[in-house]
Amino acid sequence: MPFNTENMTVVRTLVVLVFMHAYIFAEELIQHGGFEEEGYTAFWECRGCSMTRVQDSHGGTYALKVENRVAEYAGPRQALSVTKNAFYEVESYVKLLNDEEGSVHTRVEVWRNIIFTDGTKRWHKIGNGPYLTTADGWKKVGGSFRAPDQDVEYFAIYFRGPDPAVSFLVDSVSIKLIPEMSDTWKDEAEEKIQQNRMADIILDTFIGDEYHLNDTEIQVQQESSEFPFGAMVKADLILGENEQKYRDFVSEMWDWTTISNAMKWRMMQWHKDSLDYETPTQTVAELLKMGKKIRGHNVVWGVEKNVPYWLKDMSAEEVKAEVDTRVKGVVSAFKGSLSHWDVNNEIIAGHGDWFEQNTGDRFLTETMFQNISAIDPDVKLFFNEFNVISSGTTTDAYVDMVELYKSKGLPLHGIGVQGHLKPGPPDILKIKENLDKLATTGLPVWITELDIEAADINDRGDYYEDVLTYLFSHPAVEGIMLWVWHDNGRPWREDTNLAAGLGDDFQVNEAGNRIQQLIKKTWRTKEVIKPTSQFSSLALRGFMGDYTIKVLHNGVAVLEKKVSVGKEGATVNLQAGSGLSCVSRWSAKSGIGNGETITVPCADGEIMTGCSSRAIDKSEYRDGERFGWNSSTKKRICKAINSAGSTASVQAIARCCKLPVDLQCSYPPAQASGTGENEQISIPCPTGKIPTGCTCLAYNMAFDGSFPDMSASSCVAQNDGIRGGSYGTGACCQASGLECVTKISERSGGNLGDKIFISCEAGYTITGCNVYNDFGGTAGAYTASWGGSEYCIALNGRRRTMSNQGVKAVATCCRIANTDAKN
Ligand SMILES: *[C@@H]1O[C@H](CO)[C@@H](O)[C@H](O)[C@H]1NC(C)=O
Ligand SMILES: *[C@@H]1O[C@H](CO)[C@@H](O)[C@H](O)[C@H]1NC(C)=O
Ligand SMILES: *[C@@H]1O[C@H](CO)[C@@H](O)[C@H](O)[C@H]1NC(C)=O
Ligand SMILES: [Ca+2]
Repeated sequence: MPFNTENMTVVRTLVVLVFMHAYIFAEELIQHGGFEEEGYTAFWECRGCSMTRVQDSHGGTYALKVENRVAEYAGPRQALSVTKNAFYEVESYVKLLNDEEGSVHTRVEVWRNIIFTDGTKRWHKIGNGPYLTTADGWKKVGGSFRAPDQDVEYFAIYFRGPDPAVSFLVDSVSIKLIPEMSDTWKDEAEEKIQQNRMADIILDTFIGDEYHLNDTEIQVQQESSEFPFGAMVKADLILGENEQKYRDFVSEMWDWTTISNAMKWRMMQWHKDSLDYETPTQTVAELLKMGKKIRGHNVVWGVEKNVPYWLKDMSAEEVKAEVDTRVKGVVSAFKGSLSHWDVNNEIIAGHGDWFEQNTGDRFLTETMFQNISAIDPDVKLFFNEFNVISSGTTTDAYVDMVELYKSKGLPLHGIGVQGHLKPGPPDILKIKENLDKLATTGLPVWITELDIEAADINDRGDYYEDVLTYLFSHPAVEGIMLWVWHDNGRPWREDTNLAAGLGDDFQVNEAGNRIQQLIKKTWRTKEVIKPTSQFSSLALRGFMGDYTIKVLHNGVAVLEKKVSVGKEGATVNLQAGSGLSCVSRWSAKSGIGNGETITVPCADGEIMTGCSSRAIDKSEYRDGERFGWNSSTKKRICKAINSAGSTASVQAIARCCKLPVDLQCSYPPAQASGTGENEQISIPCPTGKIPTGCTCLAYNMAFDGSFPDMSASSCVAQNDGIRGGSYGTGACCQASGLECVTKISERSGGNLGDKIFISCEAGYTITGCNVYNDFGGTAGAYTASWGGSEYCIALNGRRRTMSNQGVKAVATCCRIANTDAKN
């Protein structure tokens, strides 16, 4: 712009204003945007119309009344000076004074008029008007624009209307400069990606004794992304006999798909009597088979050139009936198969109100939303608009429409933003400003048709990377789908492609490789962590999605878990091995003689899960054992009791276990059986607890022993002979994932001191070990390990004259079951 003294004054005034007042004054470009003072006529001009002030305002007292319009372009305008290439936000409010005749609604739009220094003139829309009627009162008309990157002679914004017979009011007009993105916007976006797309994963890890820590590592591998990335696919390629390479790429690269054309009404029903579901049905089936989610595109498309031609001669009633048939037909046919439906494509951006206009029903699309939702309540319904992040002209009208649907409680679930970006370096600020506006509605924003043109393949990679990075960082964006990413064998708009070629010629290009790297590697989590102690809590931050987490021992998976990581993160219990770490604690030797006892506690940090005893002379002269309590030390004890006639000591053997998770045990009071032969007493565990070890005692050696009954969650003690009853006690434990089974050995031999062994299955640990013999005469039991295995060993305490009357070893074998455990 040529420099003159008048401009200098303006600049100086602005500088003073910046210092004197708030920023806002410096940013406001419009003079008298509120029409509150008479002086407005010096700045506003009504070309092809007349303007007056009236006291029916959006803000303050006055608004501008625009009438006697001679043409559609006729409206009030204001010239202003804009900074080259700067970005501006426009806001205004409009109220209709009369409706456009023969139309179900009216639009008033805000435009800009530019005359370049070489005399060239341009007219561009800044903001699409929302659909208005006089009943709506004041409505916002807004938009944003970037000023030309060259000198201009004249720059004005103006309001243009519908039919000249429509008069309207304008008020609260404002234009503000929006500061550019900082140079570090990409770093900031990456930080936001960390905040918005990643979550904390805590691995509570226990590596069992059976694995050496040095040989153990944890592999954290993200299998799928919670954030949907997808793309448009072509029905003929999804179904094409020779297109396996295309399908393989789609399969690997995109989790979401939308079919370019085959579901559109015009395509499915080219002639009124040629309704054809075959192609879309087959394509949808194939995509579902590939595990893809599908956006249905679209129920109707109200942009005139995309309306089935045969509808155009029909009466309003006939069109209504056809719409009803289409909605019910296509929505029912694909019910359960589609995740989204674009309902009425480009209704705002493309002025796609053909169906409203041709049925005379202003609320037709609203009814369509209701009808679709009634047929398929699970499918999410969307608008799908262009010129949102690519130019911003649709955005304000879009927000208006979304708010209207929200206020009416209509089943609108998401905002579809196409994103066919203009050629050249992407305007991230434009994307940001428009997304921020949409975000105010609180509805999920989906980028549905992103494509970016750049002839140079490196530029194309850069542009896609920048835009995807920004979109992925924006908290309102809940899905990103690409549109023209493949040339379909017919290179049109080939400058957006990430892949090209048909059949065996299908090939991903350099830009495509970069995008694949970004989505599948950079934005996926894969880590290997080495635990450095048996118990550890390992924290990492990972992208949200489904994970496989493996504990590898010498490269072999010994534990595998599938975990979904959402916004709230995940805590994963990784217990490799049985999860239980148990030892036997032996008491000293008791005295000899009736009623001599000896006890043993567990060490600190251990919990008693089992208790047994033995006579050290391997005789049956002992009275058994029980769980007890040392009231002076306040510790759980295992107590062995010697019997009358004993000539040797007894020893108590406690089974003491540790767990990475909370192991809790209780010990129900002793219960006495009846005095008869083989009479049993059951000692039930409290609800939720299972027996890990059982004991038996009788005060005159007359007992058969004890064993856990897992199905009843109780311990069973059994009496022998008629010299009084037997007493049973039990350890009843709970821990998350605790599972126990009872293992009982064969009988021992019949000689005094004969032993019999039993061990647990791999992955289980002995928590309790006892002796049982329905013929009595037991010398005790204990747990011992050798050769890397642990055994429950029972001792025969009486010489048997009859065969097959030896004792049995009873082991309680427990583990902490990891869901999805591999071993
Ligand atoms: C494990 O590795 C550390 C460090 O290399 C070493 O000091 C330690 O002795 C190793 N332990 C075993 C059991 O191999
Ligand atoms: C909605 O359903 C009603 C009842 O079946 C029908 O009369 C109407 O035409 C439908 N409207 C649209 C737009 O689908
Ligand atoms: C209780 O513990 C104390 C201290 O170890 C010990 O002297 C005592 O014998 C124990 N009593 C029982 C009943 O185990
Ligand atoms: Ca006003």
